[in-house]
Amino acid sequence: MWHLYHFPLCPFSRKVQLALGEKGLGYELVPLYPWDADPNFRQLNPAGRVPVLHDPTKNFALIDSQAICEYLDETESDRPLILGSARSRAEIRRLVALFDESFFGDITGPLLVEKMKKRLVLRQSPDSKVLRHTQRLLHDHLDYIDWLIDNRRWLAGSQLSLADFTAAAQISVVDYFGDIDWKGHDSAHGWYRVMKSRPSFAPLLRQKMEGLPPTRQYADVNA
Ligand SMILES: N[C@@H](CCC(=O)N[C@@H](CS)C(=O)NCC(=O)O)C(=O)O
Repeated sequence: MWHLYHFPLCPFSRKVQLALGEKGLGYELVPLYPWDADPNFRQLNPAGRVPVLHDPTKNFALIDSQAICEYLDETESDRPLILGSARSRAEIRRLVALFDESFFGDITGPLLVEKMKKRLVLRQSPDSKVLRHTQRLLHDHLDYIDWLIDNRRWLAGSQLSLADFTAAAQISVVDYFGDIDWKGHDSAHGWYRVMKSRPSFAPLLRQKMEGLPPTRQYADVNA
């Protein structure tokens, strides 16, 4: 069985969990916090980053969420996540990169520093200026999701794809912190509720970061 090195609020590990779940693949979670230097883990990934998907029986490790998802899609092709014509697949990859890079850089990354690292590791208060700025940027990203869902069935087009799971993985971390004001974003909210209701999402909604409980609406699929 695959071992997934992760920590509960890593959006990239969440994206891999969703891909594994959608493909019906079993996996065991191995928690690994970025601030705990673990020499054994460094042997698997010298960069020290999660997610890492490891097959201990074959001593084979996959690193980087996109490389992992592409590998799973190529080797478990029954339920494709990067699908359709070459043009459709390019659009899926564009949106995956947008959420992995821009959304993470604008919102999830700063929130993880302000609300997780400062609280659990640095024992500092969050910077309210940074939090206000992420709120403004979040509205811009939600506006874009509204636009996509108003014009398409799913984020990248007519079919559910890795773009939806990548975006939902990032948003789930923001939702864990209770930082989403959905007012004025009905389309994005409706789409996220549908994503949250998928069976592959259930394990994510149960995971908790020690010392940092989720807000009440987080695990409620109707919220
Ligand atoms: N592009 C990578 C990003 C992975 C990443 O940034 N992981 C973070 C946790 S969310 C990490 O392990 N950070 C620790 C570090 O950079 O030392 C992916 O998609 O897997």
